[in-house]
Amino acid sequence: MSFFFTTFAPDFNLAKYGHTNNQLMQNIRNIAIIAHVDHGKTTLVDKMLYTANVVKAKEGAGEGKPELILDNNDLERERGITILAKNVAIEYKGTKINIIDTPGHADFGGEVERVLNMADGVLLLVDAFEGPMPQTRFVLQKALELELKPIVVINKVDKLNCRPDEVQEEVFDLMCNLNATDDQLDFQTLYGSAKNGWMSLDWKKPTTDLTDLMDAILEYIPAPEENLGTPQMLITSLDYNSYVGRIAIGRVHRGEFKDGQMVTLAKKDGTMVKTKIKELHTFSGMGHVKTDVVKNGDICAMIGIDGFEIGDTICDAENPEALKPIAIDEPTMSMTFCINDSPFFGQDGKYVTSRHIQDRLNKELEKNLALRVEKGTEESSWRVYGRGVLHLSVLIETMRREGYELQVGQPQVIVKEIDGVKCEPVEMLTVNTPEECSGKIIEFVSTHKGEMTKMEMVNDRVHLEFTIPSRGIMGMRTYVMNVSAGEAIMAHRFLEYQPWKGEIVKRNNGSLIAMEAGTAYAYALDKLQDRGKFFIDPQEEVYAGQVVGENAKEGDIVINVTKSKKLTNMRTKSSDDKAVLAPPVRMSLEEALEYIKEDEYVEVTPHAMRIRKIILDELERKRAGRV
Ligand SMILES: Nc1nc2c(ncn2[C@@H]2O[C@H](COP(=O)(O)OP(=O)(O)OP(=O)(O)O)[C@@H](O)[C@H]2O)c(=O)[nH]1
Ligand SMILES: [Mg+2]
Repeated sequence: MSFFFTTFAPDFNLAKYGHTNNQLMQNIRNIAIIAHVDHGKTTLVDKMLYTANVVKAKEGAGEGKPELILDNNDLERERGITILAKNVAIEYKGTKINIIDTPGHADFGGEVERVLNMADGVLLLVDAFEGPMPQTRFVLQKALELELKPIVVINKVDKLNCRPDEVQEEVFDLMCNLNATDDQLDFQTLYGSAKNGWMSLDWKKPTTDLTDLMDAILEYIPAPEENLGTPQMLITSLDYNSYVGRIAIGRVHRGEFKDGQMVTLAKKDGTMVKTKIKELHTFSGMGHVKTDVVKNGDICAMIGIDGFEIGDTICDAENPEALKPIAIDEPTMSMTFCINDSPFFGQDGKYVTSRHIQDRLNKELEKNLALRVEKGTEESSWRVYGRGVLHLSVLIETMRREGYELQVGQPQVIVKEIDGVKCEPVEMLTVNTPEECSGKIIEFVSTHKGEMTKMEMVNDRVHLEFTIPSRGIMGMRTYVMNVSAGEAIMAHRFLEYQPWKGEIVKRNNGSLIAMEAGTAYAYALDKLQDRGKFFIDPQEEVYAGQVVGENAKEGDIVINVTKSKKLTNMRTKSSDDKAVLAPPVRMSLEEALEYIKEDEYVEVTPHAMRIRKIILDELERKRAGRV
């Protein structure tokens, strides 16, 4: 719920929701939906919203790839992933159910951990084919530690070759492994298909709706305990609105808050600031309702609290008592951002100066909790720290859409010294792949300093588990997808810091570098095809020092792609005029960031993405000894 103004979405408007909710005590359930990425959380929450008549079925998109109404910012829609946790609330059989949809990607794991503080129970979704994955383990562990009651939902039972009973057992074993209490182990399991809108106690007996699931929530998830006394709320999340500024979100832990009340903001560092609640909101459907009072057990959004941070407590004005603060994730990775100084700078973007980028990063820091920014060593450069390549690439992508130009350097993991030993982040990696490509994948991992911890045959597929330094994983997804023709499923997440594993050769292949500025010609590209793979199309403008392709061999080479065919009267018998070129490799921003070498940048503008050598001039590059 941090960096975009979307929680209040899609049509949140303070005036529109101006009516007052006076209901004082109501039956409440607070649940968070947790799972590995893509296991179907948002699809399920969407269906719950339909069930509760919050949205009409026609508002969702039709067949094929349904657009999720909850994944409502552009990037979420395009990538089909949830980036921000979101609160919604529905009424079912006279009970208000506050639902928190969480992102499943490991980069956003810290956000999940935080928002779990608002829940009494979790719906743990597991894909009936894939089974528990690294992120399932992580989020489940956090939920169990917080003593939350789980309900397990084995989702996607409509998939061919799914194995719901086996997966259910795997989840049970995982819970035992994670030291779940007897009460937690005594969980209810539902089976179904979020996509097709049904859940059932028995997957062989499909139902037509979510009744079994909704009833299970009322029955098994405990209602919040009543906590009387002076008011307390731990700020777990924030939202941002350009009219009212930052909005504090959390669960009222004790007592009650009233609209207009004076309160104390108890900050993590021990300082106390008196302030006044300007407006109180609770969640309703996909928006908020303004309310006069919020009692303990409910989740609320407060407007008017200045200068708060996540983990601060809002409490009684006269007798302030802080709650135990929650930690914000430390960054694990950093990248250099700098102004675009390529020969093509300013051709495309509206915001290109150092000042523009500085202001934009400052603005981002207001909302993006896991982000840190330091001034870089070079003029007009910044060291930007985040939770992973996806976390930072979402920011870069958002900036380019807003009209910014910038350049970004190779992602660097954050190395720490622990007891005098240089240590680096190590991840747990699982790959589930058809048998025939397992050898190549194991070899890749071992050359990248990984170690295999498990290998298991499941039908005609192999399930592999490894530990591997974060450095070693960069660029691996592209490789795995290539060797398995898209059949492998790969996932990883941070495990722990371990002693530095030594040098890793990133990619052997060198870069093909443009010799001079100009238009790339099909004729030239055709002649150079045996040199490697190109990243550009004919007729694209290039500049000297731009990386226009990947060398089939080691080492960088400078090539002339702008050479056109000499005009002659003679027709050669070859097919020179109609060069048949392999289509260029087009990388996504994340792929490019994971691909580049230390002496390269990704240049990002609203409509273009190029890879370039940091030092454009060939002679200077040689002098710097980096060719
Ligand atoms: N076959 C099948 N596909 C499903 C089902 N539920 C969800 N999906 C698909 O799985 C993909 C991921 O669904 P999401 O709901 O976005 O998954 P998510 O868990 O919210 O993903 P993140 O928020 O990115 O972690 C989408 O393409 C869905 O259409 C299901 O029951 N059966
Ligand atoms: Mg989602």
